[in-house]
Amino acid sequence: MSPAWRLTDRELSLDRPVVVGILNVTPDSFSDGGRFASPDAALAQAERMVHEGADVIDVGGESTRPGAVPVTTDEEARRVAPVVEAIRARWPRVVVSVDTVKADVAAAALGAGAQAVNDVSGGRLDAAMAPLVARRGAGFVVMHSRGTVADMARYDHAEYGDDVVGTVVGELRARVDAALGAGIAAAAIVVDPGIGFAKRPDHSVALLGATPRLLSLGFPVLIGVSRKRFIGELTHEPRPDGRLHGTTGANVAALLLGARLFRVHDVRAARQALDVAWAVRQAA
Ligand code: HH2
Repeated sequence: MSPAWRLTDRELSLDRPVVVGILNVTPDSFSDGGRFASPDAALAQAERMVHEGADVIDVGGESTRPGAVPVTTDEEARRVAPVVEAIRARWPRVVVSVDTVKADVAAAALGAGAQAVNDVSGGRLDAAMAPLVARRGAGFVVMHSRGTVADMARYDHAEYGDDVVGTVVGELRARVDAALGAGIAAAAIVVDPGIGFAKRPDHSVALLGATPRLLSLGFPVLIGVSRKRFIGELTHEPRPDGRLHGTTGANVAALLLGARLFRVHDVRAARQALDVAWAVRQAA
């Protein structure tokens, strides 16, 4: 049987690379803040990503960028729920996930039709998150991070001794165990090393290289490298939107090491690169 990701209403096949398109309905995200903050602009961007081959649209209403203004639960839910509902109504075949650490926001999005929750704290910041996901039978992305939303994308907590991979795998395992303990089905869980979250560039590269060790946890691996700072450092490219080719390189490398889901801003490029790399890998 081929691997699949269990969601509220279906299983998403993982027998080819899954492209997760980023839809930030925020005024201040690090690379696209403000561009899709109005519902019309958000839906136009969703349409573009659907046509470019996204399997999943990940809707987020709060930025984790250092210095981003904290958002109340009501405001975040007000940003994401109508967009989730509109995407589900227009493109029923596309899967929608909600990118939030707040159970009440996740509940609003699931009520609007979202089929998965992408929690950058892996359930760490809200004790009500995992029980909610379990009750609703939603998919759950368990990402590794440290600290709060305000500081998780900085280096304040980026101390790992001499074993960043072992430490992150151990901390991820604890989050997965908590999710399973809350009643979330193993088939609903996807893990993510949290590239750039309390990680310096060398940590991010080490974790991408260690994708096989992440897979040893027993769950599909999602990675989010799109336009991130480690790519800027490796390529001397200060502008996030100048990092497409570096993003493609990181995604293809991670695919060949076993990652299956790829969270990206630039769907067309990811779809094309990953499909071709996958075909070659299958032929090897
Ligand atoms: N990265 C970001 C946000 N959510 N979720 C997962 N699972 N993995 C990631 O690597 C990840 C994520 C940060 O990127 P972005 O959404 O573009 O920016 P912002 O947090 O400023 O909205």
